[in-house]
Amino acid sequence: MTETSNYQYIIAETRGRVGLITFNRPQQLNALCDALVEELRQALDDFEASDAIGAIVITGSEKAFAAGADITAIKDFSYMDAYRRDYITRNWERITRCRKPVIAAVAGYALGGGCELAMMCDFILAADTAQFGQPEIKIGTLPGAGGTPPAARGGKAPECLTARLMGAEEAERAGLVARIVPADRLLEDALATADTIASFSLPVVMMIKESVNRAAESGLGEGLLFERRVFHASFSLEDQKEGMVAFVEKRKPVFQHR
Ligand code: CO8
Repeated sequence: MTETSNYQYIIAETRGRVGLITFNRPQQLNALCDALVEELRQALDDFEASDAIGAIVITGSEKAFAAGADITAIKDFSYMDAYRRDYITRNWERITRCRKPVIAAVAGYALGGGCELAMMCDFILAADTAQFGQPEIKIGTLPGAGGTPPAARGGKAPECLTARLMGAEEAERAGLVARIVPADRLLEDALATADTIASFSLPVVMMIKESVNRAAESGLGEGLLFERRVFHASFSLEDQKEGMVAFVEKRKPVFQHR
Protein backbone atom coordinates (compact mmCIF):
# COMPACT_ATOMS: atom_id res chain seq x y z
CA MET A 1 0.00 0.00 0.00
CA THR A 2 1.21 3.51 -0.74
CA GLU A 3 0.18 6.53 1.32
CA THR A 4 1.22 9.99 0.26
CA SER A 5 1.40 12.95 2.63
CA ASN A 6 0.83 16.55 1.66
CA TYR A 7 4.16 18.27 1.44
CA GLN A 8 5.33 20.99 -0.93
CA TYR A 9 8.98 20.07 -1.47
CA ILE A 10 9.09 16.37 -0.75
CA ILE A 11 6.92 13.33 -1.37
CA ALA A 12 6.61 10.93 1.56
CA GLU A 13 5.15 7.48 0.92
CA THR A 14 5.13 4.07 2.52
CA ARG A 15 6.02 0.98 0.50
CA GLY A 16 5.31 -2.00 2.73
CA ARG A 17 7.55 -1.51 5.79
CA VAL A 18 9.72 1.06 3.97
CA GLY A 19 9.31 4.83 4.26
CA LEU A 20 10.25 6.57 1.01
CA ILE A 21 11.11 10.27 0.90
CA THR A 22 11.62 11.88 -2.52
CA PHE A 23 12.94 15.44 -2.83
CA ASN A 24 10.57 17.30 -5.10
CA ARG A 25 12.01 20.67 -6.08
CA PRO A 26 13.00 19.85 -9.65
CA GLN A 27 13.34 23.40 -11.03
CA GLN A 28 16.11 24.08 -8.48
CA LEU A 29 17.73 20.64 -8.75
CA ASN A 30 16.39 19.91 -5.27
CA ALA A 31 18.39 22.74 -3.70
CA LEU A 32 17.81 22.37 0.01
CA CYS A 33 15.83 25.34 1.24
CA ASP A 34 14.74 25.61 4.87
CA ALA A 35 11.18 24.57 4.09
CA LEU A 36 12.34 21.39 2.32
CA VAL A 37 14.56 20.39 5.21
CA GLU A 38 11.74 21.16 7.67
CA GLU A 39 9.49 18.80 5.69
CA LEU A 40 12.25 16.20 5.65
CA ARG A 41 12.49 16.42 9.46
CA GLN A 42 8.72 16.03 9.75
CA ALA A 43 8.65 12.97 7.48
CA LEU A 44 11.58 11.40 9.36
CA ASP A 45 9.82 12.05 12.69
CA ASP A 46 6.70 10.33 11.36
CA PHE A 47 8.55 7.30 10.00
CA GLU A 48 10.58 6.97 13.18
CA ALA A 49 7.42 7.06 15.28
CA SER A 50 5.58 4.48 13.18
CA ASP A 51 5.78 0.82 14.22
CA ALA A 52 4.88 -0.06 10.64
CA ILE A 53 8.18 1.27 9.26
CA GLY A 54 11.47 -0.63 9.50
CA ALA A 55 13.74 1.32 7.13
CA ILE A 56 13.80 4.61 5.23
CA VAL A 57 14.96 5.55 1.72
CA ILE A 58 15.76 9.12 0.69
CA THR A 59 16.07 9.91 -3.00
CA GLY A 60 15.94 12.77 -5.51
CA SER A 61 15.37 12.97 -9.24
CA GLU A 62 17.21 11.50 -12.22
CA LYS A 63 19.17 14.73 -12.60
CA ALA A 64 19.87 15.59 -8.99
CA PHE A 65 19.71 14.00 -5.58
CA ALA A 66 20.28 17.58 -4.32
CA ALA A 67 22.53 20.32 -5.70
CA GLY A 68 23.32 21.65 -2.24
CA ALA A 69 22.05 24.28 0.11
CA ASP A 70 19.77 26.83 -1.54
CA ILE A 71 22.35 29.45 -2.49
CA THR A 72 19.68 32.02 -3.36
CA ALA A 73 18.21 31.79 0.13
CA ILE A 74 21.49 32.06 2.05
CA LYS A 75 23.55 34.41 -0.12
CA ASP A 76 22.74 37.48 2.02
CA PHE A 77 23.05 35.77 5.42
CA SER A 78 25.08 37.56 8.06
CA TYR A 79 26.99 35.57 10.66
CA MET A 80 24.21 36.36 13.13
CA ASP A 81 21.51 35.14 10.71
CA ALA A 82 23.25 31.77 10.43
CA TYR A 83 24.00 31.58 14.16
CA ARG A 84 20.58 32.63 15.45
CA ARG A 85 18.78 30.27 13.08
CA ASP A 86 21.13 27.47 14.12
CA TYR A 87 21.52 26.96 10.41
CA ILE A 88 22.07 23.30 9.45
CA THR A 89 22.08 22.04 13.06
CA ARG A 90 18.32 22.50 13.26
CA ASN A 91 16.44 19.96 11.08
CA TRP A 92 19.41 18.92 8.93
CA GLU A 93 20.94 16.84 11.66
CA ARG A 94 17.67 14.97 12.21
CA ILE A 95 19.00 12.32 9.82
CA THR A 96 21.99 11.65 12.04
CA ARG A 97 19.65 11.09 14.98
CA CYS A 98 17.45 8.55 13.17
CA ARG A 99 17.51 5.22 14.99
CA LYS A 100 16.08 3.35 12.02
CA PRO A 101 18.36 2.79 9.01
CA VAL A 102 18.31 5.43 6.29
CA ILE A 103 19.54 4.68 2.75
CA ALA A 104 20.42 7.46 0.32
CA ALA A 105 19.55 6.51 -3.28
CA VAL A 106 21.56 8.97 -5.35
CA ALA A 107 21.26 9.73 -9.08
CA GLY A 108 22.77 12.79 -10.74
CA TYR A 109 24.22 15.60 -8.64
CA ALA A 110 24.83 15.24 -4.92
CA LEU A 111 26.71 18.45 -4.24
CA GLY A 112 27.60 20.49 -1.18
CA GLY A 113 24.91 20.05 1.46
CA GLY A 114 23.31 17.43 -0.82
CA CYS A 115 26.43 15.29 -0.67
CA GLU A 116 26.69 15.83 3.08
CA LEU A 117 23.08 14.87 3.54
CA ALA A 118 23.70 11.61 1.61
CA MET A 119 26.77 10.98 3.77
CA MET A 120 24.63 11.40 6.92
CA CYS A 121 22.64 8.33 5.81
CA ASP A 122 23.76 4.84 6.81
CA PHE A 123 24.88 4.07 3.30
CA ILE A 124 24.62 5.35 -0.25
CA LEU A 125 23.34 3.41 -3.26
CA ALA A 126 24.45 5.27 -6.36
CA ALA A 127 23.13 5.25 -9.90
CA ASP A 128 25.88 5.07 -12.51
CA THR A 129 24.98 8.71 -13.28
CA ALA A 130 25.73 9.95 -9.75
CA GLN A 131 28.19 12.80 -9.24
CA PHE A 132 29.42 13.72 -5.79
CA GLY A 133 31.18 16.93 -4.87
CA GLN A 134 31.88 19.56 -2.23
CA PRO A 135 32.11 22.64 -4.45
CA GLU A 136 31.46 25.25 -1.71
CA ILE A 137 34.95 26.68 -2.16
CA LYS A 138 33.86 27.92 -5.60
CA ILE A 139 31.21 30.14 -4.02
CA GLY A 140 33.35 31.48 -1.21
CA THR A 141 32.40 29.16 1.62
CA LEU A 142 33.12 25.68 2.88
CA PRO A 143 31.26 22.48 3.74
CA GLY A 144 29.22 23.07 6.88
CA ALA A 145 27.39 19.80 7.41
CA GLY A 146 30.16 17.24 7.74
CA GLY A 147 31.97 17.44 4.40
CA THR A 148 35.40 18.09 5.87
CA PRO A 149 35.78 15.55 8.72
CA PRO A 150 35.51 12.44 6.50
CA ALA A 151 38.00 14.00 4.09
CA ALA A 152 40.33 14.66 7.02
CA ARG A 153 39.91 11.09 8.30
CA GLY A 154 41.12 9.35 5.18
CA GLY A 155 40.25 11.09 1.97
CA LYS A 156 36.97 9.19 1.74
CA ALA A 157 34.94 12.18 0.64
CA PRO A 158 34.89 14.45 -2.38
CA GLU A 159 37.71 16.93 -2.58
CA CYS A 160 36.74 20.08 -0.65
CA LEU A 161 39.85 21.97 -1.75
CA THR A 162 39.60 21.38 -5.50
CA ALA A 163 35.78 21.14 -5.82
CA ARG A 164 36.37 18.34 -8.34
CA LEU A 165 33.30 16.16 -8.85
CA MET A 166 33.57 12.42 -8.33
CA GLY A 167 31.68 9.92 -10.49
CA ALA A 168 29.95 6.86 -9.06
CA GLU A 169 32.86 4.46 -9.69
CA GLU A 170 35.43 6.71 -8.05
CA ALA A 171 33.06 7.28 -5.14
CA GLU A 172 32.66 3.51 -4.73
CA ARG A 173 36.44 3.04 -4.79
CA ALA A 174 36.77 5.78 -2.16
CA GLY A 175 34.31 3.99 0.11
CA LEU A 176 31.72 6.74 -0.13
CA VAL A 177 29.25 4.57 -2.04
CA ALA A 178 28.20 1.07 -0.97
CA ARG A 179 26.99 -0.10 -4.37
CA ILE A 180 26.42 1.18 -7.93
CA VAL A 181 23.34 0.22 -9.92
CA PRO A 182 22.08 1.18 -13.38
CA ALA A 183 20.14 4.45 -13.14
CA ASP A 184 16.86 2.89 -14.23
CA ARG A 185 17.07 0.35 -11.39
CA LEU A 186 18.13 2.71 -8.59
CA LEU A 187 14.81 3.10 -6.83
CA GLU A 188 13.82 -0.53 -7.27
CA ASP A 189 17.17 -1.69 -5.81
CA ALA A 190 17.06 0.83 -2.96
CA LEU A 191 13.52 -0.22 -2.02
CA ALA A 192 14.43 -3.92 -2.25
CA THR A 193 17.47 -3.34 -0.02
CA ALA A 194 15.41 -1.37 2.49
CA ASP A 195 12.70 -4.04 2.36
CA THR A 196 15.26 -6.73 3.23
CA ILE A 197 16.45 -4.70 6.23
CA ALA A 198 12.86 -3.99 7.30
CA SER A 199 12.07 -7.72 7.24
CA PHE A 200 14.56 -8.36 10.06
CA SER A 201 13.91 -7.73 13.76
CA LEU A 202 13.68 -3.95 14.19
CA PRO A 203 15.39 -3.85 17.61
CA VAL A 204 18.30 -5.90 16.21
CA VAL A 205 18.54 -3.57 13.19
CA MET A 206 18.61 -0.58 15.54
CA MET A 207 21.24 -2.21 17.75
CA ILE A 208 23.48 -2.87 14.75
CA LYS A 209 23.11 0.71 13.55
CA GLU A 210 23.89 2.04 17.01
CA SER A 211 26.97 -0.19 17.27
CA VAL A 212 28.30 0.91 13.88
CA ASN A 213 27.83 4.59 14.76
CA ARG A 214 29.25 4.21 18.24
CA ALA A 215 32.43 2.65 16.82
CA ALA A 216 32.71 5.42 14.22
CA GLU A 217 32.31 8.14 16.83
CA SER A 218 34.63 6.65 19.45
CA GLY A 219 37.72 4.45 19.37
CA LEU A 220 37.93 0.79 18.34
CA GLY A 221 38.13 -0.40 21.98
CA GLU A 222 35.00 1.49 22.98
CA GLY A 223 33.25 0.35 19.80
CA LEU A 224 34.04 -3.32 20.45
CA LEU A 225 32.92 -3.08 24.08
CA PHE A 226 29.65 -1.43 23.08
CA GLU A 227 29.07 -4.10 20.43
CA ARG A 228 29.69 -6.89 22.96
CA ARG A 229 27.23 -5.43 25.48
CA VAL A 230 24.54 -4.91 22.86
CA PHE A 231 25.16 -8.44 21.56
CA HIS A 232 24.62 -9.74 25.10
CA ALA A 233 21.46 -7.61 25.34
CA SER A 234 20.07 -9.22 22.17
CA PHE A 235 19.49 -12.40 24.20
CA SER A 236 16.69 -10.57 25.97
CA LEU A 237 14.73 -10.29 22.72
CA GLU A 238 11.78 -12.47 21.75
CA ASP A 239 13.05 -12.14 18.19
CA GLN A 240 16.40 -13.73 19.13
CA LYS A 241 14.52 -16.75 20.52
CA GLU A 242 12.29 -16.89 17.45
CA GLY A 243 15.21 -16.50 15.02
CA MET A 244 17.32 -19.25 16.55
CA VAL A 245 14.42 -21.65 17.20
CA ALA A 246 13.23 -21.15 13.61
CA PHE A 247 16.72 -22.00 12.37
CA VAL A 248 16.78 -25.21 14.41
CA GLU A 249 13.25 -26.10 13.26
CA LYS A 250 14.24 -25.34 9.63
CA ARG A 251 11.51 -22.76 9.07
CA LYS A 252 11.34 -19.03 8.37
CA PRO A 253 11.32 -16.86 11.49
CA VAL A 254 8.34 -14.64 12.20
CA PHE A 255 9.72 -11.56 13.95
CA GLN A 256 7.51 -9.51 16.27
CA HIS A 257 10.02 -6.64 16.54
CA ARG A 258 10.34 -7.18 20.28
N1 CO8 B 1 20.89 26.67 -4.85
C1 CO8 B 1 19.93 27.34 -5.49
N2 CO8 B 1 19.60 27.12 -6.79
C2 CO8 B 1 20.27 26.16 -7.44
C3 CO8 B 1 21.30 25.40 -6.82
C4 CO8 B 1 21.59 25.70 -5.47
N3 CO8 B 1 22.52 25.01 -4.77
N4 CO8 B 1 21.79 24.54 -7.73
C5 CO8 B 1 21.10 24.71 -8.85
N5 CO8 B 1 20.19 25.70 -8.69
C6 CO8 B 1 19.23 26.23 -9.68
C7 CO8 B 1 19.92 27.11 -10.70
O1 CO8 B 1 20.08 28.40 -10.20
C8 CO8 B 1 18.96 27.02 -11.86
O2 CO8 B 1 17.87 27.87 -11.59
P1 CO8 B 1 17.25 28.78 -12.79
O3 CO8 B 1 16.70 27.77 -13.77
O4 CO8 B 1 16.18 29.57 -12.12
O5 CO8 B 1 18.38 29.58 -13.35
C9 CO8 B 1 18.43 25.60 -11.78
O6 CO8 B 1 18.70 25.14 -10.44
C10 CO8 B 1 19.15 24.66 -12.72
O7 CO8 B 1 20.54 24.78 -12.49
P2 CO8 B 1 21.59 25.06 -13.68
O8 CO8 B 1 20.96 25.85 -14.76
O9 CO8 B 1 22.82 25.63 -13.05
O10 CO8 B 1 21.83 23.56 -14.19
P3 CO8 B 1 23.16 22.98 -14.88
O11 CO8 B 1 22.78 21.61 -15.34
O12 CO8 B 1 23.71 23.93 -15.86
O13 CO8 B 1 24.23 22.87 -13.67
C11 CO8 B 1 24.97 22.32 -11.45
C12 CO8 B 1 24.00 21.99 -12.61
C13 CO8 B 1 26.41 22.00 -11.85
C14 CO8 B 1 24.57 21.41 -10.28
C15 CO8 B 1 24.87 23.81 -11.05
O14 CO8 B 1 23.50 24.14 -10.88
C16 CO8 B 1 25.58 24.19 -9.78
O15 CO8 B 1 26.81 24.35 -9.79
N6 CO8 B 1 24.84 24.35 -8.67
C17 CO8 B 1 25.41 24.79 -7.40
C18 CO8 B 1 26.16 23.66 -6.72
C19 CO8 B 1 26.77 24.15 -5.41
O16 CO8 B 1 27.58 25.05 -5.36
N7 CO8 B 1 26.35 23.52 -4.29
C20 CO8 B 1 26.84 23.89 -2.99
C21 CO8 B 1 25.91 24.87 -2.37
S1 CO8 B 1 26.56 25.54 -0.86
C22 CO8 B 1 26.23 24.35 0.25
O17 CO8 B 1 25.64 23.34 -0.01
C23 CO8 B 1 26.71 24.67 1.63
C24 CO8 B 1 26.60 23.43 2.43
C25 CO8 B 1 26.56 23.76 3.84
C26 CO8 B 1 25.89 22.66 4.58
C27 CO8 B 1 24.51 22.44 4.18
C28 CO8 B 1 23.67 23.60 4.50
C29 CO8 B 1 22.36 23.59 3.87
